[in-house]
Amino acid sequence: MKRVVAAFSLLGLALAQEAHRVAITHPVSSFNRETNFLLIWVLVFSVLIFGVVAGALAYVTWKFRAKPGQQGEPPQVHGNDRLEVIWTVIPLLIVFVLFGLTARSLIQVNQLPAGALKVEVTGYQFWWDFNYPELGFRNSNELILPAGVPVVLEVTSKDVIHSFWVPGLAGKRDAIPGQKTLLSFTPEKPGNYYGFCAELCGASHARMLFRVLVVPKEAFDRFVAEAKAPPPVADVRGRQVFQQNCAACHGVARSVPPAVTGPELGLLGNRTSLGAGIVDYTPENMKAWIKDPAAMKPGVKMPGFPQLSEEDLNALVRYLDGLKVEGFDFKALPKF
Ligand code: HEC
Ligand SMILES: [Cu+2]
Repeated sequence: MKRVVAAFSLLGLALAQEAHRVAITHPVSSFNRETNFLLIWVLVFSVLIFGVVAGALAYVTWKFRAKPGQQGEPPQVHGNDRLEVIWTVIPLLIVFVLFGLTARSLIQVNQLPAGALKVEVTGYQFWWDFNYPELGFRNSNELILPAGVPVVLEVTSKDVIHSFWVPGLAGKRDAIPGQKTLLSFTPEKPGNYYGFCAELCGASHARMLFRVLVVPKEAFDRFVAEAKAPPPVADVRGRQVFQQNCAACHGVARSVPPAVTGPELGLLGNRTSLGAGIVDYTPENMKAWIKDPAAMKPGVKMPGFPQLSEEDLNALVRYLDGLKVEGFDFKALPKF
């Protein structure tokens, strides 16, 4: 009993910490209000049809049950024109209504607003890259967006098919190698939104998460402008360790063209999560990741660095944590 209570309180703790409210039924963008609206109408008709069919079946079963003293089969009835017309016309009308509602929603959510912010979204096994070609800005695994500004995402992949999904903001879009799939929406509320890869893509598909950080427009503009400055060097030894071991795969320039090997780390100090959204951003998690990423993410395309001395590892983490724009605390954003 004690164990059960302990397990439940642990579960409660886990839920309290990871308080993302991941559901399309709590819409916070026009895109999701539209899908939610459609979902509710489809549900209404489904419940109605189930009620009528199951109700009729129950009624008939009860009404025409064998009566006491009944001999042989009851009278056999064949066909009823009025009934058949009714049960053909009503479903037809429902199909037309649902068709109309769906077409309306599809048109609504597939509009590409003029003057939208463009972001190139690229899926890799098992992480995401976000490049803003018009702003000369780049970040990985956490997509930073200004609230109230429409965005157009150009979703693609560099290896297998992935799928970009932020339930709180918009529907899924497949990330297909060699092809651009567009997704447009306007984030309204500042917050930290949970994102997934929604297409089975390999051993760590379930660990291919990400975040969308929606911030007020002026904060976004300031962040992007200040990110143009060369990254600060918080630890000289750490930078040396980085250049010797990590720079072949990771950029820290924040504006280079999308990397082919590993995530951009130039704004790591501003992150809320690590390893493509699988753990919270903390120095301990960073050290664990660098030592043995495969223990946290099977099939990961980054080698482990168990050979680094504790001293070098600490210097490296100090250097990486210093790669940030000062004065922004994204961890304080409400979670959706
Ligand atoms: C062979 C290329 C390669 C090398 C060398 C490499 N990495 Fe990585 N690294 C990757 C890849 C690929 C990922 C993405 C893994 C994933 O999430 O699936 C990654 C992810 C990371 C992450 C998580 C990033 C995020 O956005 O959450 C950190 C931190 C990191 N690497 C640090 C380092 C450090 C520090 C070194 C050097 C000691 C290093 N890496 C060396 C390829 C590399
Ligand atoms: Cu994937």
